Amino acid sequence: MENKKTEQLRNFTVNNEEKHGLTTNQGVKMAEDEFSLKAGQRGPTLMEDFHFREKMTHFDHERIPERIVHARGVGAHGYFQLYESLEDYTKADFLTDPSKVTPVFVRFSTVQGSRGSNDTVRDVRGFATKFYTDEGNYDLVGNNMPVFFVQDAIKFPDFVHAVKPEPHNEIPQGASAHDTFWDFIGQNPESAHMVMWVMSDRAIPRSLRMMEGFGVHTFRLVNAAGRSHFVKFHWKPVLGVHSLVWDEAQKIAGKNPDFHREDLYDAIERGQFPEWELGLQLIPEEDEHKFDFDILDPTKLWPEEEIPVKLVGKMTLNRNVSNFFAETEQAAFHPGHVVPGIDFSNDPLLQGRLFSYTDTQLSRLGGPNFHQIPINRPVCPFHNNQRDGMHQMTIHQGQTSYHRNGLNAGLPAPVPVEQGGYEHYQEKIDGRKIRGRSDSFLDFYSQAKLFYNSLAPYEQEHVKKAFSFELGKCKSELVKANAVALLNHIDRSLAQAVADPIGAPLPAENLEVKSDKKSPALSMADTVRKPDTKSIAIVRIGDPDLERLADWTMAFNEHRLNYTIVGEKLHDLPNPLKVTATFDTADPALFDGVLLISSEPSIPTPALEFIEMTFKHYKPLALALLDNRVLKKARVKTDEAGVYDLSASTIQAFINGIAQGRFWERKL
Ligand code: HDE
Repeated sequence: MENKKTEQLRNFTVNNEEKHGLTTNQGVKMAEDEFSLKAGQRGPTLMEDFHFREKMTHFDHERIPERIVHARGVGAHGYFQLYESLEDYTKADFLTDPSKVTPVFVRFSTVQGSRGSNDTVRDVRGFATKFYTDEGNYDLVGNNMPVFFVQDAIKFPDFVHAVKPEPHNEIPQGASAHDTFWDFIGQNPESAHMVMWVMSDRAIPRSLRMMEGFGVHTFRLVNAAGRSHFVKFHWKPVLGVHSLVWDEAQKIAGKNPDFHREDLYDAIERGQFPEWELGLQLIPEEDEHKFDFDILDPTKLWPEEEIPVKLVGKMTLNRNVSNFFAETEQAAFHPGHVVPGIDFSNDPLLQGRLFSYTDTQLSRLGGPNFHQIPINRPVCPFHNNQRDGMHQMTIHQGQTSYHRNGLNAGLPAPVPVEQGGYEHYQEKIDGRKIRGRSDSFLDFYSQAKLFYNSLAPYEQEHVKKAFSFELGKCKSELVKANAVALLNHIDRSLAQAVADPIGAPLPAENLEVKSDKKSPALSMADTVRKPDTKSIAIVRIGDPDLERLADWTMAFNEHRLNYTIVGEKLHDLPNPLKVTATFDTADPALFDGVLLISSEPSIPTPALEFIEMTFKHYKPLALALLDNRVLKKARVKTDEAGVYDLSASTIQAFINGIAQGRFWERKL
């Protein structure tokens, strides 16, 4: 668990539990912290009350600006380790030495909402990783979707203005279901591919631990001999890729707005450490033009069946932050933080990002020394002639702060490339200065179609419903019509299915891309399915057979399944059979499956609602009842898929059902 980063962070920690007296920030012990200094017990407060002034001033300045996008997030520490050396592709030392354990800090985020918004909104998720390598910090600042809305960074402010809450009334929060977002999409057809992803189940992950990560842009790896490969980065979750259903996501938003944050925190506290494998797709430099898409276009993915993902290492998150503000909120990521052996491509979106991230930290973190904040400090030494500035924490010694100097023997001196100095890849460029877009970026629809074609029928159904929901919330007829016109370029049947419920016209001419090409990797249907770390509600009514219950909980433990016993009241039964949640505090939307055990002939309404909702959300249901006729009221049928009557089924069958996740074949 110990690594260079944890050791470094320890130097900055202060523990209030240690027996220190209360002091001011100047170290003066204070005898009183509840009453300000007044002229008489009922008189006015005095200006000379330095303690009051200091305390209040600090409080008045406790907040910093939230991130312009990705404001709501959650972070955790961990480590990365390589499977085998990648020296054929890169000289980055953390990617060539499999014995090296590289500390990491990861921050997950939503994009649209503010810091206090809900976790389970329909949105892209940020997936930003800081590798504290021995050669400096490397940040892989990605998302859980492999493409982006716009092709050129200069359009990013426009896109963000369109998706954020509308300027006149600041509505809606944490949602893209509004006119300006869909107006932007209709007017900017390059967003067609990305919007398909956002309307898919990828935008409502079950858990941050169960989503993929993508570097999005094409980057470059360069080996010691100077040979270059284009690369796309992937994170593949060991638990598979899983999603919520939309109705469930909306309910969770009310029942537990911190659902994802808590899920990550609890998993790490329980020792159920989330893991991802790092994957690389590689294209040798000379093959750049061999594809039917431009590899510099960030609205295109590289189909995994054509360019396989090579799994090269694993990341494990094993420690929660000890202070959210100091670590998660002050973490400053930047796609331009690279180390020797990793370089950029000319993707015009990436090029603009290289400017934006440092720039935004200057106002968010208050000046140019944010790299000195503990969470952002490299674990290797850093020296240069940059000096001063707001919040300078380092006392630089000596007389010189310039290069070249003679007075300090030329130090700190540039490091030759052979000794680890960073050298930009010497790509040959010859062109005119123009504002424009390459014709090779103009195919907006083929991959949108590829994505849609690749989905399972139930996933396609969800996409249709998502469009109908989002566009149904729009007020402008123009906006709706333009969005349907966009879909008409992708898939006629999709356009039709959306036009219908939202009352928008379907264009007369069918303009859909004619292709039935699929990329199975784009669907989540064939993902890894395990019961591990999922959560079950055991709803306990009356005085059921505790021995049976104890056996079941043991089986759950064996499969690393978490369970919560829900009852009408908090009962003081022996652990682990204690009722820890009631119908007031628990909700079926918060669990992956429900087991109902009852000793009573009738079941209270909240318990029936519990199983009805679980059934409606296609989740597994195990039943140990006196009389199954009570189920009629809950409209649950025991002969439907994923419903286990424990008088006939085993608990293992239910556990397999939990692994399976959802039973889409269920007739509701
Ligand atoms: Fe970001 N993005 N972005 N972005 N982005 C920010 O940086 C920006 C883009 C991503 O947990 C900001 O520190 C521009 C793509 C993540 O702290 C800002 C463009 C991808 C995070 C910024 C993009 C991302 C950010 C806001 C288009 C996936 C959260 C606060 C040219 C590959 C990092 C901040 C964290 C955050 C700019 C597009 C991912 C304003 C200009 C594409 C995960 O600098």
